[in-house]
Amino acid sequence: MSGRTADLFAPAKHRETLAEGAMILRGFALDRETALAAAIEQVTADTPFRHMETPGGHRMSAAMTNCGELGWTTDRRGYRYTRDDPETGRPWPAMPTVFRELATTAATAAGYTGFDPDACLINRYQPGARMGLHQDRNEQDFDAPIVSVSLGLPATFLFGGDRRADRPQRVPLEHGDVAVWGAAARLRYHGIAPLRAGSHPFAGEARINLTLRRAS
Ligand code: MD3
Ligand code: FE
Repeated sequence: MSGRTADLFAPAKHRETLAEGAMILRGFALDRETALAAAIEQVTADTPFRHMETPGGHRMSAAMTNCGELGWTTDRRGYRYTRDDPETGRPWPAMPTVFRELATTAATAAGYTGFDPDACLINRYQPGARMGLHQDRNEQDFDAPIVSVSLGLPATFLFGGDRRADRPQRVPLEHGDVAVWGAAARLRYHGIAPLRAGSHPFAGEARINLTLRRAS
């Protein structure tokens, strides 16, 4: 079949609903790989990956940096968004167009119109790195979704519930997968299981995750 009607009613082939408000768009970023790689190079040349410290004094095993008007950071004083990179003292680099465009297109495909991200946290996991179960609560309003882009080595995403004690679902995330987390899923606990060793043509022995957010 062809034509508008068939397209409208055809299920998007890569769209998986994980829970109310949470969707995975498998392979959604694959046609933008080259531009994404260049943009990550450009951002991280300006503001390198670093291991931040939690308020409790632990070094995060994932290395992080940011782009956009606001960047997420943590140190002994707490978790927060800042306009300047505390390492360089300069503003975080601008959000590359390919990041913004990918995020708004994915949000729209998942049913969230008008997503206007002002922050992008970039996480780099090397083998053994993980992220414990947590909620993303440092943003001003929880009406906007968060869009995440998985690149490089595969990972096991831990999708918990509304309480920390809820047993998480294990969801595989692969290179090119884009996920959209909003509405009832926005405040669910989540994390990443320790990354298994391996190598991937996109990022070598690492997984890179972008999370695009509306922080203000
Ligand atoms: C579900 N990052 O940076 S992305 C984070 O793969 C973070 O680096 C993980 O959790 C990573 O805060 C997971 C997927 C994700 C991001 C935000 C969410 C899932 C989410 C917010 C609410 C619910
Ligand atoms: Fe998170």
